[in-house]
Amino acid sequence: MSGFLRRLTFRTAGESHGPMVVALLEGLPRGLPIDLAAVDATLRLRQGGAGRGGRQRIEDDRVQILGGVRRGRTIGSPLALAVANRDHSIDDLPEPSRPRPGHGDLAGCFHWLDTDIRSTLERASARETCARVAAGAVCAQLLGLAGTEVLGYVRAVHAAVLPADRPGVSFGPGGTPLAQWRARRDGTRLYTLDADADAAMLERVQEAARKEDTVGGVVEVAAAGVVPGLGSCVQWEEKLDARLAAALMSIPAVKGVEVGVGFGAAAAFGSQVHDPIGAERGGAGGAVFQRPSNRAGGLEAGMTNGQPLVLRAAMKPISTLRQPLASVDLSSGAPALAGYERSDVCAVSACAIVAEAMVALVLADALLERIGGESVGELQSRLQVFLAEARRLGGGGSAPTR
Ligand code: EPS
Repeated sequence: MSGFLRRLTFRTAGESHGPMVVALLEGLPRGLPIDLAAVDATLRLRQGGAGRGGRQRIEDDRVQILGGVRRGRTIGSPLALAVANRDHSIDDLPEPSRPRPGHGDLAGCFHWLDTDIRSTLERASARETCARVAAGAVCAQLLGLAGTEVLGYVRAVHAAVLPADRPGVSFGPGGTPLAQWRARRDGTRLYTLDADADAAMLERVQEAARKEDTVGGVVEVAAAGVVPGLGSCVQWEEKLDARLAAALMSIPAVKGVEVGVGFGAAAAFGSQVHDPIGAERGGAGGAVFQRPSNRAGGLEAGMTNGQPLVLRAAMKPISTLRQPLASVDLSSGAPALAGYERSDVCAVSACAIVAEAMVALVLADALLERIGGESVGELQSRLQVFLAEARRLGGGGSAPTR
């Protein structure tokens, strides 16, 4: 168990300008084929979007496997993944003395009771998210065995927002399969799902760059084909919504998380918020439940309910500013402008890919927790038994495949 994970453990190591960033993922079943090209493709997406800084022109992130795999499959031992840093300059970089408001610079001084900002920022940097994306891409491959797909995309940059038609909201018979939404995401510059919204968001990024400012936004993650009944209502730390929220909140610069209609539920009446339960075919034992709406975002009482998951995270603008805010020089105690070093104008697109990875990690953990199995074969046969029982209860309507 690590953090809110119950069957997997996931740890990362490495500094932004150290030799490499490393992920250690333990608890995967034996026999999972690892598609390294798919992991690398996801790492490439993390480097993309509009508004990224100069660092992404230096790096060419690719995963190396250091342990846990034989002949292309997991063997049940810890999976160790590494992404090398081309910019390995940690020992030569200057010692900042003017903390950036919003970054970890000042809070780290209190944590370590020193003024070694460089050591703090090297680990606080979002470069660490390479490790999350690599591990999450492996978890997505595990989820594929259960027919579960996860997609992260940009919902908003500043005040430019995607239109209402989105995965997990517009679904059901005749809805758009997640694979098609993925193709739309991958065909846009900022990883939105709509060309007009993408253009509007790009303008916001360009405006921020012109003003030598930075800009944040909202990322959304949808998951389709989710096995019903994952998570638990029994203990606070078992609740899957809490586990997903913690995973999203842990992403650098995320300041808010929502599930389904989220904060919108607080301003509506109950009859407008809850999703009615219908049955496609009536009769004892013959019902297949249908939910005409998905305002709960696929989670009720901390458990998956067979609907697509819909989660959102709000990302603040990057805190390293070309036109810095007021700060204090720690070497003299005198007022000074905050320090500046190479950074991004906007990293919301990268955040969408990282959010997708974190949701895949938590869902893979929840799948293993509920279904179990030390090998892929054991997991699959247990899953068949579980899904047959869930179908007998009326689960398995059309929504989970959308
Ligand atoms: C990042 C690498 C970093 C930053 C950014 C994300 O590279 P460098 O510091 O060498 O320019 O571009 O880090 C931050 C946003 C941050 O606040 O530290 C990456 O690979 O994602």
